[in-house]
Amino acid sequence: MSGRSRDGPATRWRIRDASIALDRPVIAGILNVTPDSFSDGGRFLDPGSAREHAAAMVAEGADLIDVGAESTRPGARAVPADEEWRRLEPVLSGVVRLGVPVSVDTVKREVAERALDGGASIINDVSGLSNDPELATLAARTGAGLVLMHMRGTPRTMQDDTAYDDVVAEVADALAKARLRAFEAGCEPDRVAIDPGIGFGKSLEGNLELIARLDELTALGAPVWIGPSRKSFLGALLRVPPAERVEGTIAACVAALVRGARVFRVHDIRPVRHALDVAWAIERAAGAAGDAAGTRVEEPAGSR
Ligand code: HH2
Repeated sequence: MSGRSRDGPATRWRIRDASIALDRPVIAGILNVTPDSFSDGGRFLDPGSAREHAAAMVAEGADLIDVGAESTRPGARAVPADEEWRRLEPVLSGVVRLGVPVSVDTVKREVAERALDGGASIINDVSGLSNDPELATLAARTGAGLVLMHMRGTPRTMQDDTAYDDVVAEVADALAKARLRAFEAGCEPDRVAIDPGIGFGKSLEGNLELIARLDELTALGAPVWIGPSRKSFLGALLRVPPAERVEGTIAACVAALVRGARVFRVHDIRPVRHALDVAWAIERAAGAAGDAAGTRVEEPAGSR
């Protein structure tokens, strides 16, 4: 089974022994157990407050929790695997016990493997297999869901060069190649999602174009993740700090939804949940209206 509907975006995403239906917007709540993340660094280092925050996100409508222990903000230095795991370990079991799927935001096989052993079911690799190709072997062996995100270079270098001839074509090409590498390592196609990597080595215009032409990524047939939440392209447009970018985040998520994105990695769950649920209801009504119009055209003349 490909998990792809006949003409449109993927309809389900398999993650270990479960699957996530993509016939509605799926929200991945962000849990950063880092001292230095760009918008919430240092707030959830303590396991109690991390679990409490994750529980609150689930109560507000998050479908899964994406937990990360290494900041990928522009210029961030890599964290050794041991240090990353030392931050994650005390938090993970409490989050897994919430009963929603947990994804681990890491580029390192050792960290991903320990997190999967601890109950995570998705690997979110912001390097798209560039940092550690063995992540694909691990995903294949465990059946974990795998998110391949596009980034140029590393967080330390990614904003040094944000010029592309055609940003969408280059990102689509890189993600298609990363997917193939995952398949070659034994991953099943309906377990591998893709993400354009908003804010990772892209200019303001590049980020906007990636959202505007997201349907070109959806056309690859994989579930599409997107993470515009509170990012600096919104700050550049609105001139407000990260905590005041929720309306901008919503606009970006809705624009991405109508172009085929199905998983939204965000900080502000309730407002994004409400906005996406309403936008989705309208999309479905538009689809139903289109179908009804099609049926009417096919009615034989004089049938009434
Ligand atoms: N963005 C961030 C981290 N992980 N994963 C995916 N798949 N897509 C994204 O867009 C993405 C991601 C960066 O955001 P955040 O976690 O809020 O900040 P930081 O990297 O500073 O921890």
